[in-house]
Amino acid sequence: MRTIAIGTLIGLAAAAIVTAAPADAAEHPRLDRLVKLQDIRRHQHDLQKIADYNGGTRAAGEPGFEVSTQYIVKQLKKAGYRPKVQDFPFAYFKERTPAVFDRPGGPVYKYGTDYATLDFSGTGDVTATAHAVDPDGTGVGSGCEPADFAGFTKGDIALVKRGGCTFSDKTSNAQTAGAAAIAIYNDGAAPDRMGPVEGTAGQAWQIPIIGPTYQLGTDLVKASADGTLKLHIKTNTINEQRTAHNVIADTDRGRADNVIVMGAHLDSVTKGPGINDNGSGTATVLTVAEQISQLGREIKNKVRFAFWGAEEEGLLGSTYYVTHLSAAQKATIALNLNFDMLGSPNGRRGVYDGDDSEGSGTNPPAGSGAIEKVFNDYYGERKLPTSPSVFDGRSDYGPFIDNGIPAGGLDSGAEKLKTPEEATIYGGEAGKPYDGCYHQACDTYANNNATILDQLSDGAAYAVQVLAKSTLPVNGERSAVRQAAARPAAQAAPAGLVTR
Ligand code: DTR
Ligand code: ZN
Ligand code: ZN
Repeated sequence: MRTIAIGTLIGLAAAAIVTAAPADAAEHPRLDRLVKLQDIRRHQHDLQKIADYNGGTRAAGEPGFEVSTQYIVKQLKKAGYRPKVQDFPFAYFKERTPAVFDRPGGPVYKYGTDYATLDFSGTGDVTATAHAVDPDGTGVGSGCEPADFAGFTKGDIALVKRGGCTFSDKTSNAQTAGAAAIAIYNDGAAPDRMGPVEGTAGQAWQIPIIGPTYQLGTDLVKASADGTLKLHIKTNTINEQRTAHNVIADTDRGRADNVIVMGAHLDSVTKGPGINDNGSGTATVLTVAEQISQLGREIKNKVRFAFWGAEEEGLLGSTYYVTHLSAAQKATIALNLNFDMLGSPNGRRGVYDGDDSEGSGTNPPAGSGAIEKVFNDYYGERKLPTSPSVFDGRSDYGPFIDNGIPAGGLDSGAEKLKTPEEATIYGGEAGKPYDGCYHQACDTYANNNATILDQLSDGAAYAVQVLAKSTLPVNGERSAVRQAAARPAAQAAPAGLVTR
């Protein structure tokens, strides 16, 4: 009914909209109008301030995340909710001081330019002979097989090339072989595999793990050929268990056996304040939570607002939430809506490809295509084109679809490059990342495209309103306990973690 009303309005002359809108709005409040850009920007501004006064980051395990959590709790209470904070443990990693890398008596390499430190590197100060470990990657890949380390002298430094297996596999083999440190240099296999290797070794390790550039690594392998190359690697890191949190709040109204979970991750990466990723989604979900009571009895299905922690560490908060639901609780969840990166400066209107029309091969749960259509119908009415966004599980909807729960959402793009076709549709710059500040210190309040953010938050609000009224096209809106069949785990690295 609402869709017809919108369509009719758009079809009419502008004057008709002006006269028709107020009366219509009074009778039928529209969440896409109640959710205002100004309120979203205010919340983003508050999150920026929290980061500014807490070391420039809101990453899980950091004070900026704790204050962000308190902020959401306070805002939700002010809006009349009784939010719950769900704690969960996670493996925290931080580099205390930048790693040092040099050739004793020779060049001193530059941190961040010539090499990086991998996440979960151990602490150490090693000066030792360096040996190239199967640099040609015969078999699986350099350092991927224990046999690659046959004859490796304990206490020496392993020079390993990227590729063929995870950083974790390479480090495990090196540590087992007695290496005192490992340098995993880039493989030059693509333009984005030339610079320092930045990624995660998955779990805490004893030995230092650094990632030299392709050029430096290749030079060092040559220099090591006669067995006399000495290198110095020094790292100082923290590896410890810390606590992160999800914040969760339900509407009073609505069926508790057909719940819509609307979520966004609250945490940022360590490097920056994360105001597009994901202050934009956080502020949108919070603003929807603040306004939804205006819909009154139109809320037939309960809406659960979720602010996930430690998404950037590998979807940890949403995974913890979903895996700690009983089968009966899981069966009460109708669907998940996820909002991650809605304000990318060079962005586009991306709608999660729930019907897998692009064939990205994720086999989404039934109902995900219907959610995609809800969004696309909305933008269709507004004559705003959209693009299917790869439904690869790289955000907090991943654990939901892995458990057979349909999902959908919007995003304006991350580190990938805008295509010429997209530049024609959305403006902006082809060949440049959607968000040039993705996972960097410059992901600030200013790093948001207000137009895209406004439009995507409208779509988020609209979808919640429509689905809170009925989930019929998604799940038949049945209240019987559903069997949530577990699906095989997603292939993609969660949250875009670089693991290999
Ligand atoms: N999960 C995001 C980045 C990301 C990459 N691809 C998508 C697609 C849809 C939403 C988000 C993303 C991050 O937090 O880094
Ligand atoms: Zn991110
Ligand atoms: Zn994100």
